[in-house]
Amino acid sequence: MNIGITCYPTYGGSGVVATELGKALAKRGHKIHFISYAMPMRLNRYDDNIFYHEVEFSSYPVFDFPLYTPALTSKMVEVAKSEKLDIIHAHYAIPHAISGYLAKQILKHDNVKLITTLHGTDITLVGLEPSFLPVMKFSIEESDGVTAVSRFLKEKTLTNYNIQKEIKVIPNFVDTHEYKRREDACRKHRLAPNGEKVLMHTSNFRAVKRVSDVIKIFEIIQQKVPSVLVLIGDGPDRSNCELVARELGIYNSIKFLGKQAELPELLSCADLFLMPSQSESFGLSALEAMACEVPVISSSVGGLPELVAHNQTGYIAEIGDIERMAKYAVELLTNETKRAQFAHAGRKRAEEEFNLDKIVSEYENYYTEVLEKVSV
Ligand code: GMT
Repeated sequence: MNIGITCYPTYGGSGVVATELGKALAKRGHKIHFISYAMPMRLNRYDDNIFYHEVEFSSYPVFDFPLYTPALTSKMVEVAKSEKLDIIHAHYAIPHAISGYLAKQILKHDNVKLITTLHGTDITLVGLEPSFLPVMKFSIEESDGVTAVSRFLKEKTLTNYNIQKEIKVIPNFVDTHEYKRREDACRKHRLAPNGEKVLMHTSNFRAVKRVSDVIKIFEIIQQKVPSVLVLIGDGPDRSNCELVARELGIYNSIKFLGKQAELPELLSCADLFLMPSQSESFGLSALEAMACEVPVISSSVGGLPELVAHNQTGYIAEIGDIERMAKYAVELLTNETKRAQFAHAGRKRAEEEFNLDKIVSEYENYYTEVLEKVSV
């Protein structure tokens, strides 16, 4: 198949899923055309079946803001025609599904199909704003196929937007050959010079991630267990988090690493992964940690209970229940037998339920199903 993929090329989970999906589909012989305003962050090596089409948009002085949606639409139309696309796969509905719908209307006789994958904040946050809601509902209903990354997000979409359409749940995935524990590669002594336990968190440091909770949980843990906290990623909440760490007097026990490329090596140093999000439709970072044999302690929101098996691969607690999350963490950090059991169970779950081959096949089968649907 010839597939156009549009996503945010940035650090967030939706762009990672879209890019890794495209790379895997290319390996299976499909022609993959990424269409975005910048090269997707993880598109890092040449492949005969992968092509990148950059969306150019001029900012004419009359406009107070760049008009990305029409520019993206035009590029989608251009690529669909020149590359005879079978599918346009829009990852994150705003504004990608809107551009996809407009492109379909312009391409009317080319019979290209639009598939929209809902990732989270497009539904639970941004899409609910009055300025987006009607367009969100319309572009979902007009897509030829819609997937969501968790049962939670599917239900949220059906109820929040009063959608009658069938939505296919296809969860996030991880390459368990790339994301696996490599004790030798991690050089743990650099992060924990005195043999401390290593706690870790990865995110784009937006308020929804509650990274300050991670720091407050760590503050309780480090009173009971010699430990260090490694924070990976960057974003609008980072400065506030550094302030919280200084105010709690634990700044020197925390490493703010910023954005990092070699995640598997770093995750291989971790003894525990914390994800206390306010909202999380799946939790790709937690899955990546599990694949590297790191138990996860998370909040009980969104799709996280579909990923973290409570008291098997980690623990789940209410949003903001810092004391309980810290208690769970100390329990695991002071019982290596139990922690190792959780770690192995998490790896097994990643391999069995969320491995790349299994989930990419689900997307591939869904593409075929949508293409075979008779256009009414
Ligand atoms: O996690 C983020 O804030 C980035 C966001 C995105 O849209 O890039 O991630 C969403 O998509 C990921 C991939 O499907 C999911 O694993 C994340 O749970 C989801 N984020 C939220 O729902 C907050």
